[in-house]
Amino acid sequence: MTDALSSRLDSLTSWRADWTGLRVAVLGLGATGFSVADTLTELGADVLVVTEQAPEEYARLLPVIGAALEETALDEAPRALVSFAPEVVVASPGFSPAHPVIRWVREQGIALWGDIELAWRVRDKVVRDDGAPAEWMFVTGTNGKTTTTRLAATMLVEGGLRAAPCGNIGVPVLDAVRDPAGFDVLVVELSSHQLWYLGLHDGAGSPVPHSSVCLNIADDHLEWHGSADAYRAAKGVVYRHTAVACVYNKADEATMRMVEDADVIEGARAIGFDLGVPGPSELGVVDGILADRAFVDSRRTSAAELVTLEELGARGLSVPHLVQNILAAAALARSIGVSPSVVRQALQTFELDPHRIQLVAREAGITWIDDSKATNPHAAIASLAAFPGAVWIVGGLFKGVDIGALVAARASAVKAAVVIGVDRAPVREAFARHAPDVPVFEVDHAQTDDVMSRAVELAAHAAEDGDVVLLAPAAASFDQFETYGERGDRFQQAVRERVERGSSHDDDGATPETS
Ligand code: UMA
Repeated sequence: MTDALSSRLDSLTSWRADWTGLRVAVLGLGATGFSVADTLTELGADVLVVTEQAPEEYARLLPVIGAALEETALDEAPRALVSFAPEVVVASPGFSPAHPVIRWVREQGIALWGDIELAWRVRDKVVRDDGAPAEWMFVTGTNGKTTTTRLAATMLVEGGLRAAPCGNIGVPVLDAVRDPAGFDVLVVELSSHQLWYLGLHDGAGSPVPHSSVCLNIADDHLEWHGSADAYRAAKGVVYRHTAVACVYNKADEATMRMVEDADVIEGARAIGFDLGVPGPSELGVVDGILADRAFVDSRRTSAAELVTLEELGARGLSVPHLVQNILAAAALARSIGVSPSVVRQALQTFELDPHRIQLVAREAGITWIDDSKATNPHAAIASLAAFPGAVWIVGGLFKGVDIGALVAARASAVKAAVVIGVDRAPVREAFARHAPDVPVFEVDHAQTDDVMSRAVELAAHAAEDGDVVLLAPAAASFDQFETYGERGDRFQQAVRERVERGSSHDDDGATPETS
């Protein structure tokens, strides 16, 4: 990269900077790619979108906004991209570091940004009354990101701030930044993919979050990152340049080490949370009360009461990992001045998203729970811990993560397992090794076109009065379903059909064979 280009890129840290004629290639045309192309064309940049597949709606809009489209196989850098000679490439988060086009971009020494970096650079498009752009708060972690992001945003809004959840939650940050309504705070959910892109460089475009949290960390997305170390290193970027509060999970030492290693803004505080009694600068639980000893005047001697476990229980929010999410969200909200009574008030109205420990039905003594959002073993562990002795529906796409450790840790606490997914052998083998006495049923997808109905039948057969049947697959859904949402919907539908038929749990005729 020439010195002239390098200093031009350094100067591009405002919506009002001169972006005209900057040659930018955008990789991918999903929600992210479109938001990037739309932003850059509005700024006057010269934009080429390169993607393997272009959804019809976006492809139709690109010429309208003034961007070019190259839809092609991406086994190597396509000719159109090479001859475009981009000065910057902005990649969608689906593109992994090993992708041939990403490798090519890095070999060429071309500036490589993610959408978060671009959004940070143009965050002053809409400013607050005092002329400042919205504050950003970052939320990452292997599990609980979306719930915590929504919780924090709910608390901020309850406190009278104009706040919005965005990022990996499904709303590109560039859409939030360009929303003419304007915000006081953006609560940005970040995936490890987005953090990997942020970690590529540190300088003009690097965000300075007001506060940040990594909720927990366990192996996930190993195929994308290439190794567990690379995944963990990416997650650590969440704390970089944090200005006020680096919130970490005391029960997950790796998150504390990330804070220790992070290059934060002078004066930023480390704030721990867990389910134990909080020390100074921590949030925790004392005698059934969620308490804040971090954002109170005399934290050595006093604590602020946020909410009781009993109150949370009445709203279905007292499961341990949800309480952790609530403490983390409360830390973020308290870090910007939201009062304890407002935190409590927000929790009276907060509703969990579907497919997160969602109660589907209670019928014939069996409780059916949909935790389809448990897309990795770490999430499934939390779920299984909340329902000991459950009949467990498990399986799907394991994304390079070893399921054996989960089964070894939890198998003896399940009553039976119903295995779904295209590749069921790893689960079957793990049970055979670690818990040979637990009955394991399999849904052979080749023999049924309705995986979930069959899984529900088998689970009902295994369950007895008083039992819970828990869908917590510990795996991604893409081998058999479009999304985890569809997987959960199909489960719920199958349960409802069973309930409507008024079936008792043992009316299925022949006893299914265990493996
Ligand atoms: N593409 C390729 N080749 C690739 C990868 C992608 O050509 O190797 C193209 C596709 O053909 C498509 C586009 O890129 O045109 C899709 O881009 P994308 O996969 O980055 O997805 P987006 O639609 O831009 O959505 C992304 C996030 N998706 C991923 O990170 C995979 C969404 O998170 C996020 O909500 C959205 O940006 C807005 O920020 C989803 C997700 O599954 C929910 N995230 C993962 C997770 O939470 O586990 C990380």
